[in-house]
Amino acid sequence: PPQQQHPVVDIHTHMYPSEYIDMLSSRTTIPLVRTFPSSPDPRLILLESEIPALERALADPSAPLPGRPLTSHFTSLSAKLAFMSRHGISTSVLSLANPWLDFLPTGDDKEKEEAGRTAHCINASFEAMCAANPGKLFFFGTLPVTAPRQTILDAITHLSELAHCRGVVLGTSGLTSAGGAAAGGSGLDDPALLPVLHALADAELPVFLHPHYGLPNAVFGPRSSAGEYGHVLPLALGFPMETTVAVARMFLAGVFDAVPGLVMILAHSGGTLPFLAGRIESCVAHDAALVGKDKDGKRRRSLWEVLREQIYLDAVIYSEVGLKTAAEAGGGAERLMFGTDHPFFPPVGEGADADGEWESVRLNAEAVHKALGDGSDEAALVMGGNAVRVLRLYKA
Ligand code: 5CU
Repeated sequence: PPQQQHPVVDIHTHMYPSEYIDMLSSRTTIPLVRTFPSSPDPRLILLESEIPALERALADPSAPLPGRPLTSHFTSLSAKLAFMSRHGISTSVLSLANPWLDFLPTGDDKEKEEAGRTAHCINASFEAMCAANPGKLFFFGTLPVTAPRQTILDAITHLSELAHCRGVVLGTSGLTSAGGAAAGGSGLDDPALLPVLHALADAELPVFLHPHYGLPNAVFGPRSSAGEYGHVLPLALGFPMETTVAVARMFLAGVFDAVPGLVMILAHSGGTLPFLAGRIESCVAHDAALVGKDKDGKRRRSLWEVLREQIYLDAVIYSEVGLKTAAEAGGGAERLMFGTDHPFFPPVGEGADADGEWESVRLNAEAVHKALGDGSDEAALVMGGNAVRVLRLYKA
């Protein structure tokens, strides 16, 4: 373990290994990497909301560039380590960034095998990076969600054998063997996913749940599609709503009761769940279709209980108000874990220095200290202690 008295652990920090970038560079539909004559860096185009800007840029070289610059911060281990050092982060729990392997084809047997092989190769890459930096790096593995269930279960077995794996990063699409995630997977409330969730619980691998699909572009209106509001609406609102809906569906389907050993860590402080859990509970209690339908006569656990028993939230919410709400929803600071979302949200604008201090990181760290008390035990737990305990960092 690091020698610091209070380690700072970043549990929300992404990377794209080179084999993943190679895959994106050979694609013509999102997610993709593309070079434009007017940009020194290739552009990384991930989200459905970025398609209109991509089409404009392809038609008109003077149009604003789509997506985001693919800088070394997305791909380079030395950039990750330098970022950690710049921000006083002692340990990072890396994860592949969205959309993980959701987009791999699922058609024939060869394609299905390909998904399993790709996951194996990416997970081995993360393990090698962590092994080369003992005590500094751990990772959440990636699952081949478009592959048949047995291939996913094999990937979980592989991950449970990797010394630095501490869970899996998962999107909200669920099993996607019927057409790919972009076409809409069956979601995390699909009973067919239960064996996968049981396997993760048995292997003591928590799920780091992260959004990617957001909400349909139409929700944000034509001015957003025209690029007038940048990425703000899909990222600030679409992402958190996606997480909220996914977990609410799991709750309504009884997934948490069916898999009581399942541990989830929700990105972006649980979307809007801490704020809306009361409303969800009230809607359940007042819905004639649900009242009195508790399974096997057992009392239904409330969403509040699930939040306090099976769910942790990251602290990537950028404000004291959001952080306090997240802490209260989970019954205290013990269920929150600091994160940065690096390499997303770098400094922008004139004079921006990606190798300097990132405001996005400062805001998240400040929120923890303001909400829980500068120098308090609670703040130390959120900044690192909880991750060390829950993810069994530094234990063989
Ligand atoms: O800026 C973005 O689009 C993103 C993203 O795609 N994934 C993420 O984790 N944060 C921000």
